Amino acid sequence: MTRYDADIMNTQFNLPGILKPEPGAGNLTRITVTGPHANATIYRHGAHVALFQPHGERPVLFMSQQSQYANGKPIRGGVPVIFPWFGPHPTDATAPAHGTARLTDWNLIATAQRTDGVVELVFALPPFLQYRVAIGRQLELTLEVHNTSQSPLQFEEALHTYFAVSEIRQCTVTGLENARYDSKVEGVTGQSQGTAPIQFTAETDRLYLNTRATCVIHDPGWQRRIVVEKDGSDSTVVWNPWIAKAKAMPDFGDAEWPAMLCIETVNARGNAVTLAPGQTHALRATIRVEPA
Ligand code: TA6
Repeated sequence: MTRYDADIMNTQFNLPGILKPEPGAGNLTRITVTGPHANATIYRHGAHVALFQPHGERPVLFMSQQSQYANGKPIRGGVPVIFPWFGPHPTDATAPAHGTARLTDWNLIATAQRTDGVVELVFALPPFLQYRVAIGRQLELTLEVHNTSQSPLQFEEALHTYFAVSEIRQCTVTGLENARYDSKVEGVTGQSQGTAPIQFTAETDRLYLNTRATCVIHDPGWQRRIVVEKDGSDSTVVWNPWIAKAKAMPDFGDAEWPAMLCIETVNARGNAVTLAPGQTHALRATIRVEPA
């Protein structure tokens, strides 16, 4: 734990009875929120939301029991913040997948409770990033990129959200009807989703481009729907690793794949963002649970 961590433990960031920074897994600093609407946990490492649980609901986010909690390593599950590239680096094979933002500690710069009870935290990762986490009955995540440089800034970005589901093979996803996707698994591009909801019968790894649609995960096993609204995002990724890919990930349990589904709020490939000097871009995901 660094001096900075020790400092934020005892500063104005504490909201007595509501929000408390404390040592978490791997001795990484974890901010625990016990709000009037929901409980949540956010790590400084990657500004990583690891728990979101509205009162009376099951946890909304999936976390792997095998996740690592270490500097320089991604946390597996929750909401990894992806920046400034999505997937493998376009030219440098030695660079970490999904960029660097999720591998490093962010600064907690503000905490507050709104009059409606929503608890807000703001994290910063200089020189470009600010991230607001608002915890109410719904979870609102806003990633702001500020081009503080003197030249254009081009980047990809994502809120790579892992959702907890009862059994992936019973779940469907609506909202992406007629959208077009590139599939890593089938190696196709520009494939139309058609009018049917997405069903899951094998590894699924699809980048839907040019879509601002709200997605809904229908989970009959837990009799709930998870609604994922978005702003400032033109791409959506749908991912479940299935059996072989699950086995191949050291920080993901072999038997965990039926319990999760990623619906990711993205700007990638043809939807990458370019900011002029001084410009700002906001990417937002708003997540809520409804009865099925
Ligand atoms: O968003 C889907 C994806 O790009 C998959 O291809 C898979 O690689 C997943 O992200 C997880 O990537 P990670 O680097 O976190 O193991």
